[in-house]
Amino acid sequence: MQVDFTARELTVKLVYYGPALSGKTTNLQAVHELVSEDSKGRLMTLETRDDRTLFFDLLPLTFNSKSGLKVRVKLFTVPGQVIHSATRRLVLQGADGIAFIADSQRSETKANQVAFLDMQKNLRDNGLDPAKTPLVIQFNKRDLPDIRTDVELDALAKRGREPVYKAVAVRGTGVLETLIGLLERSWAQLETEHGLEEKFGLVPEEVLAEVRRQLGAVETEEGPQ
Ligand SMILES: Nc1nc2c(ncn2[C@@H]2O[C@H](COP(=O)(O)OP(=O)(O)OP(=O)(O)O)[C@@H](O)[C@H]2O)c(=O)[nH]1
Ligand SMILES: [Mg+2]
Repeated sequence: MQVDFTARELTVKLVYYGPALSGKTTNLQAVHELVSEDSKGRLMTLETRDDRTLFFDLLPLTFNSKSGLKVRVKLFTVPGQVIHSATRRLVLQGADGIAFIADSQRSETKANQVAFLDMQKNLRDNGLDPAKTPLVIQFNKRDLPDIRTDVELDALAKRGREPVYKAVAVRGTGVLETLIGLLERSWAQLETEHGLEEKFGLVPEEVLAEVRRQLGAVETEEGPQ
């Protein structure tokens, strides 16, 4: 998190992490499509000709708050290909929260695990504690055949501490839910660490309600799995 007193801005950094081709860039593209004009900046992507992220993608979002402070949320993706490990570590620096985008296909189970361990190592190498870093998990590509079943994912979600979301990022399904869940977790941690309510008058519930409103998310009873 960074605070710029002159510009009256607070910036939060969220990183989409995961194995190659799991749909990290697609998540950012879907957020960019779904979010209203006044909340979003330009989506910057740097890809090779075959759509593989070379360095990172960045989508800046801006939210107003009652306190008058602007809340800027920068969404980053890492490049999933194994060779880009050093870049992933760099992008993770100073992350306030992570959305781990897993690929639901059975054939990708091992790749998910490898990427998860890689993420934990890169966090530690950056001096961040994996146990304290806000994390949500998204199982993407729910539209494909040979995927891990809902029952399996629900069992997995029960065993773990992190909320698990199901998504079809190419259709935009589950994308905003994942982002909002990530923001809720990350904000809770920032509040604990920095006391944003006391320092800046940023009341967590108010900030998150404004975020949900600006993201056009309809309040539903359905939470994460
Ligand atoms: N069927 C299906 N395809 C998807 C879904 N989400 C993403 N894809 C496709 O999967 C491929 C990879 O998506 P990307 O978003 O580029 O994956 P990435 O995680 O950014 O990959 P790297 O940048 O290499 O790490 C693309 O062809 C997407 O269209 C989904 O929900 N369903
Ligand atoms: Mg990508």
